[in-house]
Amino acid sequence: MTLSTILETVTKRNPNEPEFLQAAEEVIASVMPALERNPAFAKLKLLERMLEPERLISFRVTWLDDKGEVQVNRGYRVQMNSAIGPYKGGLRFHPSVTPSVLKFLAFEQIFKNALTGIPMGGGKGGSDFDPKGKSDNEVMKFCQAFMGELARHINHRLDVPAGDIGVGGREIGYLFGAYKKIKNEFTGVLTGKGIGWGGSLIRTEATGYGLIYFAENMLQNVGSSIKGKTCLVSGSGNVSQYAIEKIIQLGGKVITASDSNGIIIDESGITQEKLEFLKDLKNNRRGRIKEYADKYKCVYKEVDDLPAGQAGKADHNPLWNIKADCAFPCATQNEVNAKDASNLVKNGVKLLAEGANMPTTIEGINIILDNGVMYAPGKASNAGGVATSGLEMTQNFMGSNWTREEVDAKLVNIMKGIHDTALATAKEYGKPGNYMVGANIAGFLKVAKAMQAQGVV
Ligand code: NDP
Ligand code: 2IT
Repeated sequence: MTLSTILETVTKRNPNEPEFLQAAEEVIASVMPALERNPAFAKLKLLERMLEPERLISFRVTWLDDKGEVQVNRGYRVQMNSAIGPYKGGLRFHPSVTPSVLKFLAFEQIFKNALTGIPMGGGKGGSDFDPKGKSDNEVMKFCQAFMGELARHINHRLDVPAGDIGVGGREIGYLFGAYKKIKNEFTGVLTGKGIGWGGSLIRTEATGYGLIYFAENMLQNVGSSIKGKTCLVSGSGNVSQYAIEKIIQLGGKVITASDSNGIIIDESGITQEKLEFLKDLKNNRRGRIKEYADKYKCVYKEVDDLPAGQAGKADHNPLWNIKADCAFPCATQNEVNAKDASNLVKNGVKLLAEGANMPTTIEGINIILDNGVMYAPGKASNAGGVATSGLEMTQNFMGSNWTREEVDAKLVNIMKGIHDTALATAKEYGKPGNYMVGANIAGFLKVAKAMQAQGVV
């Protein structure tokens, strides 16, 4: 069994699934040396098994909008791998959601969750429903209809969903309420719940904070730190907001943010006060980022066809063509393509750490690595979110809560653990400093050992 035979099989079996194949290709290429060292894993076809979802549920979601018109959407849950724990992973509500997108996310989630050290399997779900422009009532109606079917397939010991793009505190609330009503039980079946009804402190901040803790570990490893660094951040949602906040707290300077309509460039730096405006704009008023540029009189560039890595007119994203030290893509997949990666290199960027899942194309990653830029793959650097979801599950099982300081301290430790594991594994496999290879192999080995022990199932 070679790299090309596995790739060929997975390509044949999943036609028209470019995002899934992209995620698969990266992992397959990285873990080949681990398969060579462990012939039993190859014989048991563990990688081939990981590439096939244990279960993929697709269902119709029918609901009535505010005008009384019938709306039809598609809902999904991909239960990818349960070797080391219950399926765990977010729900994404976005018009671009397809089985390919959810399978790539569920596949990445297997390895990410393994790296956290908390027993969680991999899953992902969502819908092509677009919450943008919908009233709170419509979002609630949709969430209730979606959970009407999903509730049959999940519970707190089997599969525990959470948020992702388009699914935040509001949606988790409506989904939780619907689940509780249907099942007549109060359990930790979802994470990202509100404080006071089963949620964990720091879960909201965890992905963004964890990303910057991870980057700080990378910088400290080479005798540097985020303090004084100029940073590019994309997106303006949950992950971006708390990445920006932690960079500010650690003494760095963030000069960009974006949404799907455009980017802001604030050379004077986003302060905590400006960030509070951005949070209110995005989380409460659900407005466009252009308002930030109007209020703070900074540069705004409209960007059609974002992200640049996806089929569109624009061949690059101007956000990645600005002089800076560090880059943190925190919006969506393939938002950093080969041209963007070349621009980052040209502008002297020294570190790229992914807050989003698979934001960099394979060509982009190669350019970044070939030019000696430190690179953190999302499955390592954005694992703080799901890790804190794991801590939320633990608190739910215990029936009590940790303080903000306790959860934050655990998050700091988990991110350091993932950093050190990825670095040590990369070295062990002859690729020192390559966090992508280290993270992929370390995650793979943990899941492979569990699957080997559990037999051919
Ligand atoms: P949010 O919905 O809170 O924010 C998403 C942000 O990205 C928004 O600014 C949005 O702009 C922008 N965006 C979304 N899709 C596109 C697109 N196709 N083109 C351009 N911009 C886009 O999501 P999150 O912050 O939770 O998620 C962001 C990324 O982080 C995703 O890749 C997600 O999978 C990943 N992630 C999230 C975790 C979490 O805990 N939430 C954990 C780990 C990873 P607009 O408002 O215009 O739509
Ligand atoms: O991509 C991710 O890791 C998430 N969206 C968070 C998943 C979770 O279960 O908290």
